[in-house]
Amino acid sequence: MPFGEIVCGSPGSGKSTYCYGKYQLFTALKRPISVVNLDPANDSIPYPCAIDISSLITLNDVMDTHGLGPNGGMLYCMEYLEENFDWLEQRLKELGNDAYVLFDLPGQVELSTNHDSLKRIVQRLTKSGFRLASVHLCDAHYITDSSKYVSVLLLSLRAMLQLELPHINVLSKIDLLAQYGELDFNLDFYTEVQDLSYLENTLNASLPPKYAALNMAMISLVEDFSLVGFETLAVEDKNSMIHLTHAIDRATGYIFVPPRDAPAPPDAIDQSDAPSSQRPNVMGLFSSAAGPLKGVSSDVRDVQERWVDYRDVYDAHEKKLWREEGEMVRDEAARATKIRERKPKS
Ligand SMILES: Nc1nc2c(ncn2[C@@H]2O[C@H](COP(=O)(O)OP(=O)(O)OP(=O)(O)O)[C@@H](O)[C@H]2O)c(=O)[nH]1
Ligand SMILES: [Mg+2]
Repeated sequence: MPFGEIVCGSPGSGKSTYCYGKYQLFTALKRPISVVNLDPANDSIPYPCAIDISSLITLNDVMDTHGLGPNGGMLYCMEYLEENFDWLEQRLKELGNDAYVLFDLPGQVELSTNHDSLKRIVQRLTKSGFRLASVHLCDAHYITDSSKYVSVLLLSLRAMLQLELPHINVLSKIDLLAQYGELDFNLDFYTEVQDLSYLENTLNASLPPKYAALNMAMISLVEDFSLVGFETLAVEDKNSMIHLTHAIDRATGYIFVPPRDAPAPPDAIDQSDAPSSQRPNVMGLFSSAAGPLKGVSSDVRDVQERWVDYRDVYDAHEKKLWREEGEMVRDEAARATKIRERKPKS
């Protein structure tokens, strides 16, 4: 059974960069990964593309042929993809049963919040056997302003309700957060979305009373659903990517799939001939699925320390480690050359 992520979010939130980062990480980890570009306006794709919507339809062609603007053209492209779903399905089948597929979407938010084509495409993917999660990226700088944070909450909630998938909201570009000055609250206040009434003071200070009241009404709506929360992401930080990967693996159920070469426990029925995605992960089921997320970056207070409070100190420390590692590799190579040169030629 193939797994995948619907990578959505507003323009410039980092979707394509995330897909490329994940492609690099998974390739290094020797985990299967394929990236599908579903953005018909994406003309500089950073990652190796397994399937590209541009070979079916491009935004420029649609705009020229139908006299549409970029937004209308994008909706047309999604409807066209829905009508030609067989084209996508056939190519996805070629990726195999053990595929892990990232779907890189365009930045038009209405595609994941109120236009129905994407929703129906997702439903058909699920029906064809895909285990999907939506990964909704939001630029972290929005949390520096309370009223923008409220819009991000609403947008995230809307995407969750529309796509009807296991859903992970992500504050992307968290490494840039320190640049925007001090936050009104600690980072966990924004990621855990526990008690939004604390926003009242900052909203009252920055907005005319009637808009502040409107924002408070929207906040209580978000709180009523009690669904929204956020993970964080700095795409170039390995710990951050690995933590997010764990969270997504739990949402899709990937953690229940054993690694390709995992040995079966002694008393298990021999299923070694079955593809790994069809074998239950008897080894890791309870230890990895049920417990809290562990490891560096899994506590949002560590993320705040790394990227907001002491970013410079950590950057300097990491640079020192990289330098030492580089020197070690160089010394090792020099030693190996010396040994080779000293060996008598036979
Ligand atoms: N510092 C930093 N920059 C990032 C990160 N992720 C993305 N960016 C930058 O954000 C910009 C936009 O990234 P894209 O990946 O093109 O964003 P997108 O969501 O695919 O954009 P659209 O497809 O136009 O909607 C690029 O300049 C990236 O380098 C991150 O984690 N940290
Ligand atoms: Mg993109």
